[in-house]
This record gives sequence, structure tokens and C-alpha cells, in this order.
Amino acid sequence: MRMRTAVTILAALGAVLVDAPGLPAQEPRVRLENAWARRAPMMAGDGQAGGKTERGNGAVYVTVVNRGKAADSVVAAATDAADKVELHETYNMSGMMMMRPLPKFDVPAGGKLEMKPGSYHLMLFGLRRDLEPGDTVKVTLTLEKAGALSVDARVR
Ligand SMILES: [Cu+2]
Repeated sequence: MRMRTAVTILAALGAVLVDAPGLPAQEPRVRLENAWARRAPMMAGDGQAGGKTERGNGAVYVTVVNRGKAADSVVAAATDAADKVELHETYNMSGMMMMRPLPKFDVPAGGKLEMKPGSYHLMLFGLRRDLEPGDTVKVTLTLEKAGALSVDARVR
């Protein structure tokens, strides 16, 4: 009985130690906000980046808010709604909007990474279902430090 109490207390201490110091357990250091999705407009770079697919592609935009004291980064993303997800950025080359995959998105300490059209986004290749306005697409982001975080992106 006494042994079991000690183990329980240690387990509780462990849980506290793992959490960010100074923040309540319910407040995660990294939060996902304003997630939305849309079918992707065809753009230059689609072919090279993801290969041609019969089905359509899509894009998901999420704001990643980092309230922690250490920088973090988004290193991967996944969804059941598409065959493949890549981290993309849109850039302007001689007046043409192009896209390219990036290995990660940096999220500054005490700052945020805002994905939006014409900038950073999650590229969904090979949609497994139609993205109708009002639908939700569940997306899971993997962060280097914060781990896996999921969010429902509303289709616009
Ligand atoms: Cu893209």
C-alpha cells in the first residue's frame, strides 16, 4: 500500500516535470489555430513537387503559435484525406508564382508561423475525397519538440 502510494506520487511528479515550467498543464506550449483548407489552384511546380495525379490536390493553412521559450519547427504533416502531404512555400520567380517543398517550417520562440495563400502551406497530393466547402480535414503536424498535434481544417 505504501509502495503503491510512492509510485503514484513519482508518476505525478514525472508528469509535472515533462510539462513546460511555469505553464499550466492544460496550456500547451504550441497551439494550432485558424486551420482551413481548399482545393489547390494548379500552379507551376505542381508536377515536379508531387508528381501528377488523376485526383485533385489541396492546400491546408494553419497558424502555429509557440508560447514556449524555445524555437520549434514543423517537420512533417499527414492527413487521411490525401495520399501525401508536403511542406510548401510559394515564391515569386520573375512574376510567376511557383511552389517548392521545404524540409521544415521554423516556429520562433514566443512567436508564430502563419501559413497562408502565397506563402507557407501544407500541400495535399492525391485527394482521397472531394473537399467541399464546410467539410473538415483532420491534419496532424509533427513538430520537432512539441511532437504530434492535430487540428480540423475547415474547407472553404
Ligand atoms: Cu504547394
